[in-house]
Amino acid sequence: MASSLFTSPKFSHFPSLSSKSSPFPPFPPPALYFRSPPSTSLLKTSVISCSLNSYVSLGSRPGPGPGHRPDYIPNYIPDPNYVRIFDTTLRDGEQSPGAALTSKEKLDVARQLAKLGVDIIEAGFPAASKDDFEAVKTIAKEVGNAVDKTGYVPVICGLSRCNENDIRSAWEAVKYAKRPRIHTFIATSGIHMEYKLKKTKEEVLEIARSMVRFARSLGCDDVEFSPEDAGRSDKEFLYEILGEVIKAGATTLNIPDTVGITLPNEFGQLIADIKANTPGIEDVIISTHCQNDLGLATANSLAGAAAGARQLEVTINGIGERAGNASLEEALLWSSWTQFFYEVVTFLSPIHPVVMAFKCKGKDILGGLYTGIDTRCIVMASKMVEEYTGLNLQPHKAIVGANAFAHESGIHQDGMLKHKSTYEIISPEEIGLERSNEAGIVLGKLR
Ligand SMILES: [Mn+2]
Repeated sequence: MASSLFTSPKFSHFPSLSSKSSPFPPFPPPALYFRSPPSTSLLKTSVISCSLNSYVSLGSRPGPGPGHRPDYIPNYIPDPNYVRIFDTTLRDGEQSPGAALTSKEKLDVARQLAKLGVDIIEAGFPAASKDDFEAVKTIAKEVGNAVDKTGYVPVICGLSRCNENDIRSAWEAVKYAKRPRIHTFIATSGIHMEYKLKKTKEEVLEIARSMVRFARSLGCDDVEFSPEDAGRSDKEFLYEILGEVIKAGATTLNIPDTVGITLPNEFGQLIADIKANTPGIEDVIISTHCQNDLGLATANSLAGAAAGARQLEVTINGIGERAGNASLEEALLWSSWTQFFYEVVTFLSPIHPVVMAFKCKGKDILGGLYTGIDTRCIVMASKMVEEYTGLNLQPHKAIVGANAFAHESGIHQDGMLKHKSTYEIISPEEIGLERSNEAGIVLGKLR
């Protein structure tokens, strides 16, 4: 079957998944993907170890540019080309149907996210339940204080609605971290304000302003604000409410396309317009949070970065509400594909590439944008989240799918044997896979 293409990175401490009930049927049916059984001797790859010991420290190289992680200041990034990666696998991702994780699993995932080097871990929604509160608190205490030798430690963030109880609960959970953040949100679209909140624009604006101020008053100097459903909100109202929360002390403004309705040029224009028209915007970080309902979450996130966003919210494997979120792996590889090829591939394979996009195209197409992610830890993180959540990947998932490095047609295999760059834009080693066959390629089918 497709997964036999790789030596699956099994974690010895992983619990058996047989106890997990996935709402999805086993996927993929192997027979659909291989007309003849692959020869395992030629197909095996294995996972390169992903540990802090093998990690090439990102903070050890002086000066700006790839390989350097700028100092963490909530509302400012010393290098204008650095893009923060905010991982919400444990919050938005855990909201996926059937994806509930135990506290132990959440802590494991958080540790793996720190190995990846994500800048911010959204660890949960502390007011949602006592378990969620305790999980966020444990992650804040343990992962949020594990400073590595380069000085890196992830920010630990808790989500809260715009009310005092939620915000206090988020703070009580994250305050143990070295770098705690409160993320608070309220809907700003006409549809949400009228039917869900039953509040006027003026009321919503006052709640947002006072609750950001309240979060700051607790002693938290890192406050993120999200106008929920920004993708369908009136732009003039967005400029106004964002300007007000900046004055109230917000340090990151996250722009969610909550229902995944925007197209890349539209979402990029929204970020550009917010950047051009919001008073005080130069003193804060603009963030994106793109849902994948039209399969465009990764493309929209990258369009946002091109327009000035310097934080992207993503999840491992793209899991999340409904069709999921932008996927971490996909965005990171942006740094070496052509824009056209990138957009076509993203459209067809919407789940996994934010990080790899930066790696592939950041230099040439994105004016030098880069992230601090150690891409060699991607496969390990992907497998862990897949096993823990029971949400299996499609085999043709970009970057981390079982077939992502498999070459099927004779023409492609011939090209690969002559020179890998003919059909390989990312080497498997870059994401933590190792080739072990003589030709050094992963073949999808042998004729
Ligand atoms: Mn979301």
